Amino acid sequence: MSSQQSKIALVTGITGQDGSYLAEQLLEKDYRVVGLVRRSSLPTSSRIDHLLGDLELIEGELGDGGSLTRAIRRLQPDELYNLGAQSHVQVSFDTPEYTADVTGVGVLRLLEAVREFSPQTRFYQASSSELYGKVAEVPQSETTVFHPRSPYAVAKAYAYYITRNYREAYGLFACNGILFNHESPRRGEEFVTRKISLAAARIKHGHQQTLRLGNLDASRDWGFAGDYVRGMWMMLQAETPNDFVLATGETHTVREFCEIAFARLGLRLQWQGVGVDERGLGPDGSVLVAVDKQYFRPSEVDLLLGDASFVERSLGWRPEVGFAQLVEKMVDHDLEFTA
Ligand code: NAP
Ligand code: G4F
Repeated sequence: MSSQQSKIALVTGITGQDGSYLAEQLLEKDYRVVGLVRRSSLPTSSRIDHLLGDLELIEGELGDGGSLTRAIRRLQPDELYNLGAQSHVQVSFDTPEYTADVTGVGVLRLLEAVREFSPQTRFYQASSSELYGKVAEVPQSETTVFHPRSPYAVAKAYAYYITRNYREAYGLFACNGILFNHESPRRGEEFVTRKISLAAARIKHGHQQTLRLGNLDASRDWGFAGDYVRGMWMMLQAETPNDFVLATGETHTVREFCEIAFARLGLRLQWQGVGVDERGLGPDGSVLVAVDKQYFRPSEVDLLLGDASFVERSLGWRPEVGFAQLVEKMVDHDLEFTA
């Protein structure tokens, strides 16, 4: 396909974990990929540096409607993937108003620009399993009632409903992907999986001694980000717009994630309070995992487990990377990354 015939995809959040995998997959499909990036005093492009020759980047900010409108009006994208957000749950308790504006109202700004200037654009909204919060049923599917438990999740609830509303009210092709947690070696370092894989690697190299975590019993349905961005694209190729859950159908605790990560490097774990010496180390040099209240949230989501049977039936999506494989992929990467 020549570049003139290529479909145009506009991606917000392209510098993030999902944005980088999605950009790779869209480029492989011969899309013209344009990423919306916000100004920063230092470069934020480390996840997409290897793609910079093939991508176009334009400046924009989800808190600034004018910048979004100008981008959409000029580009008239075939597909718009809204992955940009203040995406950290704990941070949202400290910055609730900012999170509401960027993660919630930012979506309205995009949809208004699409409605007004590019109504043919197919729109993907990065919705989240955090919507289920204090879960009404197990597993959670497209029909499970929401009970958000953080300012982040409440902002995502607004974003979910405004996306549905613009589909129903104005006939836009707008989809919510309700994605359960997905991780990778490109995951932000402040999320628990990457914090653990990095700590395991640093401890193996002797650069760190202990690991301090919050709620070890929290349980998540963790998949691989590369599988999940494939699902985003599939949603926008469907005949009709809809909302879809992407999940693996397995749930594991933070504790289990640690066990697999440390075992991968031949490190023995010692949980806090059991046989710890005065240096905070376990017997025979085993590695201490300590519980630190600063990582607890004012209201927690205890258990997430997704039912992705609808997307499998309707679009044929299935995850390919399993839980243990995901943990090992992250740890193997970080062992080299921290060497
Ligand atoms: P991420 O790594 O935190 O990336 C977030 C992206 O949003 C970054 O590119 C960031 O840019 C950009 N951004 C933040 N604030 C912005 C603003 N005010 N204006 C414009 N861009 C802004 O997130 P992710 O894990 O890739 O997740 C992608 C999306 O899926 C997010 O909306 C997240 O809430 C949602 N989600 C994620 C998961 C998951 O498990 N990963 C599950 C469900 C839903 P900078 O590089 O400049 O910071
Ligand atoms: O890795 P987390 O910070 O991810 P969380 O809160 O599940 O949110 C992620 O997934 C959502 C999808 O469900 C996305 F919408 C959202 O954008 C983000 O990508 O925490 C996972 C669990 C929590 O229960 C947390 O309390 O791990 C627990 N945890 C225990 N110790 C910790 C820690 N979380 C972090 N970040 N740091 C800790 O030390």
